[in-house]
Amino acid sequence: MKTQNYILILFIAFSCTMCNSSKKEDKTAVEKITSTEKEGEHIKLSPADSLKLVNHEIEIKGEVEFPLQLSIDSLRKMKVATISNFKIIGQNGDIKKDDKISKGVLLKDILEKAKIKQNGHKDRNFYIVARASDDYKATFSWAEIFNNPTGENTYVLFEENGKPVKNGEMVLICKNDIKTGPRHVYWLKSIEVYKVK
Ligand SMILES: Nc1nc2c(c(=O)[nH]1)N[C@H]1C(S)=C(S)[C@@H](COP(=O)(O)O)O[C@H]1N2
Ligand SMILES: [Mo]
Repeated sequence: MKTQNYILILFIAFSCTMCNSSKKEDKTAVEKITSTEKEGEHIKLSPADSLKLVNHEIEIKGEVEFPLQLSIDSLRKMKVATISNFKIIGQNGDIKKDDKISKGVLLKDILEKAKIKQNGHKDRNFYIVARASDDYKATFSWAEIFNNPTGENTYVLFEENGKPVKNGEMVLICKNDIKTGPRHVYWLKSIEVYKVK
């Protein structure tokens, strides 16, 4: 009887060790992927290459009735808001940029102009992708923009501290994000509306 228990305990202990070792392998795989992603983030572009990423117009497309091409001039003709003290905060909490005063138009106003193709009031499952020329992207949901304070805090900016935007002509920001870096899209190229399938 005693030896049987002993063997049972040994067996349990052995299977636990096996479990742990496979978990360790998984973790190393994840770490490997993260480190390559990190390398990708730090590609430094030459001034000439960075100039190639600048767009003079942004395209509003996808599930909209009126696709638009908007330049700074067309944004100026819309309702322009002044945003003060906007900080870009990176993933690690570091302040990347501190704008005293910026000018822009609400993403909500832009989307209302393009008019999302909705079939009745329950057709609200859309997502909005703000895409840059380097294919950096930020995503918003219909509810965030049209039924949440985020809608009053998401802008396409064209002027920072009285000067043109530095990286590209227009940049998308979301003022009420905790870390404002991730949904700060410079070299803005398009705003795409998709329906959840
Ligand atoms: N087009 C584009 N926008 C981008 C990025 C990028 O690589 N490309 N990086 C993002 C990140 S990770 C942060 S923290 C902020 C500030 O980045 P910066 O330090 O390159 O200014 O911009 C965001 N917007
Ligand atoms: Mo970042």
